[in-house]
Amino acid sequence: MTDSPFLRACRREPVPHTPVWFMRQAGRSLPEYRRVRQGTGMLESCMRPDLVTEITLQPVRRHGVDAAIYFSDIVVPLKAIGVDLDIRPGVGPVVERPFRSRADLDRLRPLDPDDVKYVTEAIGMLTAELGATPLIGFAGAPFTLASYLVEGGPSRNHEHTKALMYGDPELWEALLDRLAVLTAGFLTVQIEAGASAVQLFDSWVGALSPADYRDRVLPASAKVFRAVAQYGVPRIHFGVGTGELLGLLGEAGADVVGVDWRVPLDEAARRVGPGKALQGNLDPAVLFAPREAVEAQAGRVLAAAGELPGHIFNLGHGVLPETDPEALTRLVAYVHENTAR
Ligand code: 1CP
Repeated sequence: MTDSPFLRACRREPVPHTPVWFMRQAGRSLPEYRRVRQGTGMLESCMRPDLVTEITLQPVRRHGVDAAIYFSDIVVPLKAIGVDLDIRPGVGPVVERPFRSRADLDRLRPLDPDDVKYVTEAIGMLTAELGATPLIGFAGAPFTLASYLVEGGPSRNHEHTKALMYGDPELWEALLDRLAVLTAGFLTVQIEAGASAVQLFDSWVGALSPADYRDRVLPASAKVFRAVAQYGVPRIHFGVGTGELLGLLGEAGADVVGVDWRVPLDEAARRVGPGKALQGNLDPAVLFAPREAVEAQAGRVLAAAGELPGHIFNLGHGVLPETDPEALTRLVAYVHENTAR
């Protein structure tokens, strides 16, 4: 397993072919996912080891991807420590009482592994089934979690979040620090249960300028990466719209930097600097085009990656719900065939 193409690429070692997996590969685009999820809420599904195992394995079986990603959601650890939230169909995470004042800090305590026994159990079942295919654990980064907590749900402009960040920097720092501890705890549980890599999703951090990211957010994300460094598993860092932040995303402590589709990988490599692997970066909307167009665009991604040591092929963000699963299967085969060494 430590010799799998995915883990080798994370370590920037030579690979037999470029490894591929897709953010949000487990879930919405698969009919077999919709079938097993029928009648079970999203959060409830995340707490059922049998369902988590089945849903995590589905894309591995169907597409032949080089890694599995643990089926869960970034708000699961918040729910596990008692934050009153739900994941609403067609909306996303909704927090009953948004975080707005210092008194709200009391609602954010560290995670106790016993809060998420279902995660340990599911990962045990998964690693037994996955054999040589690595399992990626994940968590939401402090900024992106803070956005859901402070806004109370999905947000385009993150206005309440930014109002808190600029208006009460001390409370902001305390909030991000608590979220860093929670996130580090959640990743630790996954690694100790058997995850072979972890990804920190800071999906919405592209909303910040480099200076604000560096001063007001990076320290909390860096704390998460430091907390799991001792395990030696590759740490991936990803956000959307982060062209101007790529160097800082690497500096926060990741081994692999995820890149969205807006910056070609050769340019991303310059911005991230030496010593890091890169993950990405086909525009997920390209998958709606005819096969030849998908392959032409995937070919451009591979050409931009060139002979970089350490490229993990992925989309520039998650699989869109209406994506034809067959297009994903064909894409995996295309990348494997066109990078065979
Ligand atoms: O009922 C359903 O099917 C709900 C849809 C859904 C699914 C399948 C949600 C609600 N979460 C998930 C699973 C999920 N979430 C995974 C599964 C593993 C995989 O990748 O296959 C992962 C990694 C996440 C992580 C996640 N949740 C992120 C970070 C990744 C990203 O896409 O940027 C974010 C921002 C969330 C919040 C969230 N959860 C669900 C939705 C619809 C959203 C986004 C809402 C918004 O637009 O703000």
